[in-house]
Amino acid sequence: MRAGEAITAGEAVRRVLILENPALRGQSSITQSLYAGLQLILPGEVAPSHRHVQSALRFIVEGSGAYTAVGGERATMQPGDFIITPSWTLHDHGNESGGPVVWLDGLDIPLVRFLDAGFAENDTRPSQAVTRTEGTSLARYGHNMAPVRGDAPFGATSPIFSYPYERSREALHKLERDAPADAWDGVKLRYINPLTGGSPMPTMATFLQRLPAGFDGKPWRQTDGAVFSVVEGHGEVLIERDAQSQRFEYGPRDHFVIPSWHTARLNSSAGCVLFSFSDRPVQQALGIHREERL
Ligand code: 1HN
Repeated sequence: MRAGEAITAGEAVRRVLILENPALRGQSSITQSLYAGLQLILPGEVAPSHRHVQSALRFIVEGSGAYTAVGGERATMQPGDFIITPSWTLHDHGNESGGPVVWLDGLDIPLVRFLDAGFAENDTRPSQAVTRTEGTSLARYGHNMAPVRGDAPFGATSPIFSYPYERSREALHKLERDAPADAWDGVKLRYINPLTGGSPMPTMATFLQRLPAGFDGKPWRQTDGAVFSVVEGHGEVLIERDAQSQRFEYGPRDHFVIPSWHTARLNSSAGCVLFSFSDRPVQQALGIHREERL
């Protein structure tokens, strides 16, 4: 909120507090391959339209009623919604609501930097024209059906660019009631590109999981370091590697990372919902992803 007094979204282009990994100082990285930040947009502001090769995800943390526009369609934000900005797609954000809105930005910036494959350019206008009614993409691709003809509008990225929390949450709660929970993950689902069944973006996988009340998870480790955003509830994560061990208590709107090949376990006495993302699709494409459930 103090950044909101210091600079406008228009001046900043994107007003973001970078979540910097203290082991990777000055690199705008939260893991070796990923960037994370918290973006603020105040009522009446516009974050001007531009595009870049880096893929972005938005996970709405606080406030509601701001929008992001992609491909001429706006998606209005509610807490817990997962929204995609596909690679090289013009996007602008705006806030026509009465209050501030904050979301988690997840981008593949360090990965694209490593590959030396970055491009970016500004749009000629601050806001793109709205050419499609909100919800068109979800109607077309988000109901286990797909258009009979036509190409994927965003190439390798999902044609659904907003996955509303209401729907994902309902799925998790139904499964919590009616199906056995996994001993490591609780009830965990991955978001998909409905045209491929693969990850929503070629470089990042995203997940939503519910830990039932009283959950005491088994330990696991995986080579994709993962960034977590706590949506609802409280819990604890225990992270260990070699002789080092750290325990973090978390609650709503907290963020934490489980680094690559660190043993982690999750527990929650009250129950909670966690969003997470990682570079797993890249590692899987290269045939180097590794996971161990202990
Ligand atoms: C960017 O374009 C956004 O589009 C967010 O909202 C964070 C961090 C570095 C470079 C570009 C956005 C970014 C960014």
